[in-house]
Amino acid sequence: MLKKKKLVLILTLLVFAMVSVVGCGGGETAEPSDGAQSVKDKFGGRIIGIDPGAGIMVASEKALVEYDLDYELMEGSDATMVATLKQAIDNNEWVAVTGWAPHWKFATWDLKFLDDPKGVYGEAETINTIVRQGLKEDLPEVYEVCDNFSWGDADIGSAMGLADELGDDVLAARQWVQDNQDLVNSWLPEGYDAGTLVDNPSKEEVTLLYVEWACARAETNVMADVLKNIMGYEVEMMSVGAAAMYQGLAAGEGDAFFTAWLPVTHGEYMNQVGDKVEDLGPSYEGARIGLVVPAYVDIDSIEELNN
Ligand code: PBE
Repeated sequence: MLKKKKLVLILTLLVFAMVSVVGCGGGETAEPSDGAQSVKDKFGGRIIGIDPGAGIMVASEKALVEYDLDYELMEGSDATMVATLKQAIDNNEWVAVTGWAPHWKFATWDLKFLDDPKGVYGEAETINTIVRQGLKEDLPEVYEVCDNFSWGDADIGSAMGLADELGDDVLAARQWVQDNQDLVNSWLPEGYDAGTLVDNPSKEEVTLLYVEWACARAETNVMADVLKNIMGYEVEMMSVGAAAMYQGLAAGEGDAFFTAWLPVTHGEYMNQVGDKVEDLGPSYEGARIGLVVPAYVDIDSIEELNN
């Protein structure tokens, strides 16, 4: 009995607390009508960012200066960014995120890039494969499959979609490789077949570096599956920050990574490591970064964020 009363009291207090919090929050920006709210107010004065090492965060800091935006760029991760995006869309609110394609979010929600008339975010880019110096001599087949790795929008899109749907990157990659044997066969060195699996991968260990970005997870897990289950190498996947990915590979602490966005997004990282790594060229063309909003947001350009 006493317990029940306590519970009722706690719940009542909680409701009171929530009402007053919401009340206060609304009070700051409450305007007589929706039309009177500034664009900045509608976005809560925030741009939802990701991990600070990402190239898109550096570009976004630059965008704040170039467009003279009085917004706060929030740090987080790919996962927290999409969680915030989802919540805003569920509530029909305005939200601006650091966004990029390829990414599964475009297949899930109706989104748009804001125009970037000053070109701060650059043009379309390629996603390149980078390997350590000496890989070609040490593990020629590994080098070859990394060099051959190449896919299009529908391929990486379905790989990311599966990972999101299954909630398990490893299972998703296995399934994707199983479903796309012709394409995978075009990457494999002589003597391998995408339909023939190795029971006990026991060749040399290959270390793949990646960052927790949806696209990087899909690329890396698919290549890990190919190296392990079809080619028989032991594979270690190391999740690191963007800077550590470049520096680690340059120092020989990994063998390859598949998520170099060039020439702009990772241009600076690439300059720093110079020829201490080997660039095997694009696996994907037409990648893009920028500021992304739900399609129902009625501005179209970064410049309008100031309105
Ligand atoms: N991204 C995804 C990365 C590269 C891949 C756009 C978030 C970045 O901004 O560095």
